[in-house]
Amino acid sequence: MVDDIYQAMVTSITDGDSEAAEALARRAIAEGIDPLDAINKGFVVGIQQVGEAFGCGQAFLPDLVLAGEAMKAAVAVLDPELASRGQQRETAGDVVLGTVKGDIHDIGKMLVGTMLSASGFQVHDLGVDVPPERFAHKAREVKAAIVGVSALLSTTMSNQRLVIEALDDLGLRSQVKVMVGGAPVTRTWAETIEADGFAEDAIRAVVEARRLVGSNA
Ligand code: B1M
Repeated sequence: MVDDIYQAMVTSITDGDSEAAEALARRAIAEGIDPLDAINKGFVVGIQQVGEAFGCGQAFLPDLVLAGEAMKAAVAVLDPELASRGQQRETAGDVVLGTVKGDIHDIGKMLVGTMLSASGFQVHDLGVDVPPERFAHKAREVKAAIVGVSALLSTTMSNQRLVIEALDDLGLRSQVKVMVGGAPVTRTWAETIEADGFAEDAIRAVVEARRLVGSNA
């Protein structure tokens, strides 16, 4: 039966049906389904299908927009549930998080932020289309341990390098770890731009962030 709910979640996203997605997210909580499973086995499968269809010309921008909105509606319901599962503990460190300049994808970054918060990090989410200098100034303001930079487009991932340069310009590079991620981003790319960390998904982002601050929290 759980599989039926996951399938309905997939369909709610491929149909771009925000109301259905939100209702299914509420149902998942009511039925005790792990919110992370709801995201990964249900909604994310749907958004990946839409992305693939878009990539091969079988879906169009309005489909992408509607699917993105449905995904956000579901994540907004599951977000507090995810966060509340994180145990209260001392702050593991401040993380400045954002999507690079020129890029407005924010669903994956939001999930990374939620998982980091739930794991004890203090997250300062700057949103999307964030200029490199803004990352750097915020990092200085909050004495960030980590700057997390998301990019979803192969045309914007090079802006991750500009964030590192902006930190360098403020003389902060040696004090702050930089973690990069996003669909086109690979470990090789992270190494090329001399980022300190890379994660493929929100769960691995927590493991990586802990490694970067040298914490087993
Ligand atoms: Co866009 N889009 N999009 N899009 N979109 C992609 C990324 C694309 C792969 C679709 C495709 O062609 N198959 C393609 C990029 C191709 C490329 O460059 N390689 C694409 C394109 C081309 C575009 C436009 C250019 C389309 C156009 O206008 N012609 C345009 C660009 C706008 C811009 O940014 N300037 C555009 C617009 C949009 C919408 C606004 C309509 C919408 C975004 C809505 C929103 O975010 N609020 C959208 C969507 C929904 C997608 C897809 C379908 C889904 C993205 C998503 O939310 N995935 C996407 C296809 C796909 O990815 N399969 C696509 C779910 C999310 C949970 O995964 O974001 O990968 P993801 O995040 C993961 C990991 O990557 C990782 O953890 C997350 C959670 O597990 N991660 C990190 C992410 N950030 C991290 C940071 C970390 C660590 C890990 O550390 C800091």
